[in-house]
Amino acid sequence: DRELTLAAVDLGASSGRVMTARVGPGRLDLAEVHRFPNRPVRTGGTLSWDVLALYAGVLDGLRAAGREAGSIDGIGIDSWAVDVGLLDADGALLGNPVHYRDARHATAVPAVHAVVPPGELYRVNGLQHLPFNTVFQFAAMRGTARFAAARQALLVPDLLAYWLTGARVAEVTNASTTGLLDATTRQWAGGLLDRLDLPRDLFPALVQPGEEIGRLTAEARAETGLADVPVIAVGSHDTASAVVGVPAASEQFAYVSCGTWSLVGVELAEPVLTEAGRQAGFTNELGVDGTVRCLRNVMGLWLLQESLRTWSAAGLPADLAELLAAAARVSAFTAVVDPDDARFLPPGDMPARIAALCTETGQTPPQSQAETVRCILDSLALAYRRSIRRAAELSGREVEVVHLVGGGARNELLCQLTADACGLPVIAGPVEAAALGNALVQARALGAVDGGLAELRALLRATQQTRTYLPSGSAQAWATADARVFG
Ligand code: LFR
Repeated sequence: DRELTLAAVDLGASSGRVMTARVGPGRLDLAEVHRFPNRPVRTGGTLSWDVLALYAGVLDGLRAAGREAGSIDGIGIDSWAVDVGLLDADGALLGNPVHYRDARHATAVPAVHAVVPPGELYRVNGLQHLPFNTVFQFAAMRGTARFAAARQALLVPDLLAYWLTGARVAEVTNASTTGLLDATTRQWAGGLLDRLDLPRDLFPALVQPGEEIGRLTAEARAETGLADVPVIAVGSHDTASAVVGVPAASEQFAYVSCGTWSLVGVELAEPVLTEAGRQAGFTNELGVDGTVRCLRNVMGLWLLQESLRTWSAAGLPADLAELLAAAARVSAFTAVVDPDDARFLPPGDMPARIAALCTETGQTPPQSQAETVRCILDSLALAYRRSIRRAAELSGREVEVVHLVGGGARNELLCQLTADACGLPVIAGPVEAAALGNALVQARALGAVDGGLAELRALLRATQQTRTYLPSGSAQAWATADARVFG
């Protein structure tokens, strides 16, 4: 039995983090060593990720990790999904990866559906229709000089791993978010690629979580001060790592991975590729250890984050803790909206968009900031209720408890409302589920712990703090609101 120190790189939509985890039998300690902003940039009408700044943040973080821990035994990287960097014939990056919230992707949806109708696409890739899925991004890029020069496409964590190691791979959990992977065979969907006229060699060979991607190049060693450390493939889709990081005690659980997005669903052994699943907007993303993440993307805390940004720019109070306290005092269901309305996707004035949707649906719009916050939280809890019930129906999985992980686990009002709305206990935490899942998969690959997801989760339960919220209040009120919003 040996203990290892692992660096977990976890990149979110608004910040990146490098954490170190000390892992061994009975031990799992996580510490944040570096945090840096992730600031998308708009140029020439396109919203892009500043991926070199992110890579610089990763290098700084790895250097800090090595300095604080003495030595590092492994590195794993996870980030948001779907977005790709294109490499030219020399392996150089062709411009910045475009942000999934850029407006261009949606315009390409009809072109893809004209070649592969939505029902057929779903039976192969099993993905919720989101206009930014990589398959649509490629259609939007077609005809650009950048696309013409592209020889390979790397998802963001794979791109960073390439710069660290020189190896080009496609980690499978994140590859499953592109829309170009077959959810049943867990291989690139060659037939789809051909029909969509996407060269097969744009897509590197798949690797599984736990495989070594490569070792730090001389350049990366010089930049970080680290030794010949292996970069291990983890669930490189942050949601895949977060689901590993759910401290579930049995299979009868649903999860809400709650950050900028809320990913709400169940963990299964097989995808649900039914027409009912498609109609309900369910995705079948691939998870660690051959699992399937049958979930829905709910718009998530983005609504709150963008509201705070809007208020702060207007010189209004924007202290989250104070607004949440005020929202807790507002009466429930002053107004409720479908948080997944497409108009909420792009950056912008969320309070105004929410008010407009309330008016359209015959409700009095929130009259204060506190009412707006309450409307957002009630609406999210309602969407979680709806999604968990649908996930259970579609999959036949019984759900006895909801695990809420990620930053949202700090939001007590949201956790309680979720318990109330679902009529189920909510176990909140860990906040850093993605980094923990990332570290655990590395630790197992390098021999510090063993077992399947159940054993990894037992270690989480033994070492991580959680808080339980029991359902309270009127179940009928939520049922009524559900019927009103989702009909
Ligand atoms: C969460 C997440 C979601 C994905 C969205 C966009 O961070 O990875 O799972 O749908 O970001 O990539």
